[in-house]
Amino acid sequence: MSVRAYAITFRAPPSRPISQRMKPSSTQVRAVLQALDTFEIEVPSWGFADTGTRFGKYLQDAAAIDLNDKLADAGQVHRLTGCCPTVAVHVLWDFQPGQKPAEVMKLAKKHGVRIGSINPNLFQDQHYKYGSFGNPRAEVREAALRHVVESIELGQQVRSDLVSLWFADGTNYPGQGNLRERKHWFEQCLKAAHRKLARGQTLLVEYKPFEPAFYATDIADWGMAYLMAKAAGPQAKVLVDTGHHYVAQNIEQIVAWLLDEDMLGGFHFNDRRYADDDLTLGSIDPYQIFRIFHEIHAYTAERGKAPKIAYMIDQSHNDKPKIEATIQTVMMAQELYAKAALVDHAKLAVLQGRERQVDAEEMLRRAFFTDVTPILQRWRKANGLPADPLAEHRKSGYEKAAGAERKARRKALGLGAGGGYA
Ligand SMILES: [Mn+2]
Repeated sequence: MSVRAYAITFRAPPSRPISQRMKPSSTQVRAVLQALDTFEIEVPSWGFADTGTRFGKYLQDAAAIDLNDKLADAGQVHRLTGCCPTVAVHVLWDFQPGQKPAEVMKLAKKHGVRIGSINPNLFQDQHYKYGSFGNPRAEVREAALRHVVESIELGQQVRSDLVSLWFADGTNYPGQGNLRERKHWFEQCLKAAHRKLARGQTLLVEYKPFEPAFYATDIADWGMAYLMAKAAGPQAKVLVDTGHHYVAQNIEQIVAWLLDEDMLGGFHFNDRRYADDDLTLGSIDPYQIFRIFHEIHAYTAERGKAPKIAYMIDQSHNDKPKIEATIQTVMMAQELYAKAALVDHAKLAVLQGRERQVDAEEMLRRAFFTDVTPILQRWRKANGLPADPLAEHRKSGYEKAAGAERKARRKALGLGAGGGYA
């Protein structure tokens, strides 16, 4: 092609200034406000407690000691952000033996929150050394099933409709286990658990490629979780933990496929750089979370109705102040959800149909780079919330007061340094 011919076929893109291109229209503002109205995200009780790595724990004065502290901290987050009404609980870490569910509900209510997803613990007891639902010993599989059934019943008692299952099951060496037999044990146990669900309860099946098992994890990816959920029954869905993928995996495509199959039950949000790092959402790759939200908004626009998805946080705030880290996460989630709501899906479909790939991609990029802070502030003001929840938390003195009180209580209870790696 001659230079002259090239010049004729070239069409310059519209040359509006960037600031104008990035300014949301009134239709976009409405779409964002509407999206924010329906967005809720669940905080994990364990995000407020002292956690660490396998090498040890560093303690914080203001970290929650017991369930009351955790619910109080979650209450502080919800008071400031207005979108975290429920708290995920870990049965073994949060419930004292014989603790009455009604008391726990009352406690949550006192702090302005509700009990959310119930997370059974199928990895900490000694008998789970070689697995829970995949354990070669029938009595261990039965004990694991009993614990899951108790968790399902606990969910019914505290009026929570989500039971969230993550299995540490797997084998560390080739030849150690019969991979197909373990699959069958999983199917049997999941079916048995599903039979105990009440109407309205959902069983979430989470997957993770490796860790703690380093050879073969029993539910290692979304396809395996999908098959397991299908085998369990109609009330079982897949849970996508954003940190539970190999680095190059296209998570938003997994999300799109699960949505299309009506098998997406929920998310555990976090970010990572290397593996399952449990870092703050969006701290490493906010565009990843934006793309996930884009798929959900696109699906909603197409179907005219938002899918029922449980948005949850699963992070360990090992060295950040816990409540600050949680508020930061929630604000980031809202911001990315809002940005993704800027995309005009009808227009995008036209561009896709005309194979205008650069323009289609630009729609996503522009939405991602648009500053939605003024819209978020407007939404917060309309809902009687502080414009900047993190600044408001810092001003409140909550952390300092909790630190002083909990430090003294820890001393009185004789709670010393946390457990180490060995
Ligand atoms: Mn998780």
